[in-house]
Amino acid sequence: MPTMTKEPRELLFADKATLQMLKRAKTENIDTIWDRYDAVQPQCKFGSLGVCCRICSMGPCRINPNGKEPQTGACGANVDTIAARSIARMIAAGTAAHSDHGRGVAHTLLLAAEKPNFDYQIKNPDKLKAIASIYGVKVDSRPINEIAKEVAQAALEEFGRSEGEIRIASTAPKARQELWRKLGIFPRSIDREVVETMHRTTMGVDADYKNLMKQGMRTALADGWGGSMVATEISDVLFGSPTPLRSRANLGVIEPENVNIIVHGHEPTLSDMLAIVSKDEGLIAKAKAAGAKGIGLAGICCTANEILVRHGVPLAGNFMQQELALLTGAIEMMVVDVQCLMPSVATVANCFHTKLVTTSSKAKMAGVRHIEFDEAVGKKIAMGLIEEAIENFSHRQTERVFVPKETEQLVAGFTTESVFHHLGGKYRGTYRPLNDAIMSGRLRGAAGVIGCSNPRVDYESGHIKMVKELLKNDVLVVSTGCNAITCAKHGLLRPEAAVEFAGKGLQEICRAVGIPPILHVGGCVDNSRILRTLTNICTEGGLGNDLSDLPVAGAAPEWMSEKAVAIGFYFVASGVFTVIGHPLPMMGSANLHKYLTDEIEEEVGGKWVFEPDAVEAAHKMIRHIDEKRKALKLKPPMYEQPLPYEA
Ligand code: NFS
Ligand code: SF4
Repeated sequence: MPTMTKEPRELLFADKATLQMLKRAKTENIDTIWDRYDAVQPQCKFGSLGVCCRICSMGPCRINPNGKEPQTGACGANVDTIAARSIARMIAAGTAAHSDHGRGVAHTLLLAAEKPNFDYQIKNPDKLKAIASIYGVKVDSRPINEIAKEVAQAALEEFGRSEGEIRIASTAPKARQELWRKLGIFPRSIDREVVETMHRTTMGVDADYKNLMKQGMRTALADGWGGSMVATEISDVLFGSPTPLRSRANLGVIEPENVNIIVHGHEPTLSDMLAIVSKDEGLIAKAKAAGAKGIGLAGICCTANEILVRHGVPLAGNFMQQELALLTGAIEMMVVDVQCLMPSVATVANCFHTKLVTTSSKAKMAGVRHIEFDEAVGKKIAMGLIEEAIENFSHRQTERVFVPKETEQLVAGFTTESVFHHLGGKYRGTYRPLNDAIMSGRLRGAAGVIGCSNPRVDYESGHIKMVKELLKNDVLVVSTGCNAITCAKHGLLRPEAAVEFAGKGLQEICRAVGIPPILHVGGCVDNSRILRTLTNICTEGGLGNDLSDLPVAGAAPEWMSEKAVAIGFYFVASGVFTVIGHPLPMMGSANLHKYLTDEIEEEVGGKWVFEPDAVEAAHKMIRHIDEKRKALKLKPPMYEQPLPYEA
């Protein structure tokens, strides 16, 4: 039942395509995320503050947030324990999501190594060899499949090892690794940290909020320097390392004349195959025979980012646009894998001829067609899906088709290995030009701006305001996930955006190298590329020995997913100043708040900052960058603009 009773909120920053589709949703009387978000207001204050516990059946227990009784749950757990336990569980969930994705990719590599005629082949042997050296796998002149098999086994061991350390985390700066060991937060293995977090947060175990957060950090590190890193590295081996390429973004990439297929979710395995077979001449001929111009493939969320950066497949939209894509009435099929799938897509698809197909045993929807993906027959499944979409073309109700025209050009596909090599052609293979640019003050610093979009804020205002403010102040922005899609839709991933939005120093760099001022490095698991990039900056020299010395900051201005909590914690535990818009759900615990936003910095060099005003958040990041520059005794920024107000 549609719940919408009033006009949609005024969205001042939304792209035009989104606005048009929201109007269309209204005429079609179909609810979207914005309507349902309004319908759940006002939201539970206890939940927002993190003062509610329901982990055992003596509860749910709620702490009075105004200091009155009760101040403990039935078991005696106080608000600090309750809030810390629930944050730790968010970290575990986020880590599990990214890491399970990594495990799947590692498993595919193992199959590719073992089976000669497998549908997936090793596309990037050089990267395989680089990972082999991390794992101590001999390379010499061994056949590539033997190396791949041992690398895949070593990667899979990262999940289940009982003792020792996550080996790929040895790519972190030495000083950082020593600090983790000293603090007892070097992750042992991915599954072990997730399991231990679940154990410690069950009824009657860990009641010390700082000790809980220590384990939370260890779990998050198992994500960033473990599961996510495995996902990124092995995806590059199997599907090829991204290279900078041009493409387009926003709902206008959907061409009504085509048989249209939207892929949505996070994993690259099926979507990569779909990207390949959508070019199959036989299938294109079939689409033409069905009366279409061709086959149109486009993506939503991080699956979109995966096939954008490797195949140039256009971005239909980000998290908040998944229903809007279906509302065009021009989608023959939406194929989903895992994560960030709103169950509402089933309802919206049902309003049209669109076939929705779930493909992972981990993510089914009641009443929705399920075609289980199996890598062994990956190509056959992908072709079958496209054939079904072609058959569905004739069921389209042409009179109900409405596709907005809006698209933007973009350049994406940067990686740790490639990105800064662009900064000086003759210096290929070194970060020297980047370090020099920062040391000379031409670049004030760098920021990772990432993460979801969220109906809590004026759509995309958080992302757009923040990145523009950073660019203006000569801060180079590196982006992943839905932030990257947002930036793309707003034209910020075009090289020309440097001239329009960047300060003079950043402009000089972007012009000289021909890069956009915001570098799209992939999906959310590819935040591991940011960790590795920062490590390379440290190794290059001149900017300190550890990540916490660097003039950099991170932010997720519109975060919503538990995955963002895990990411935030691994950045903080890696020494990065990390800003989010809406606070973590723990503000009912003054002690935990003080720890996460202040005391934690003494321990790990990074900390959390909660700042809903995106411009002020950017200023906080810039002030932090300036402090780090001072500590490194660097020259002041070359084209420093004073910030309008001080903290
Ligand atoms: Ni990241 Fe990608 Fe988007 Fe948020 Fe969801 S798609 S993994 S979680 S919503 S950025
Ligand atoms: Fe209540 Fe304690 Fe049970 Fe939580 S663990 S529900 S605070 S009794």
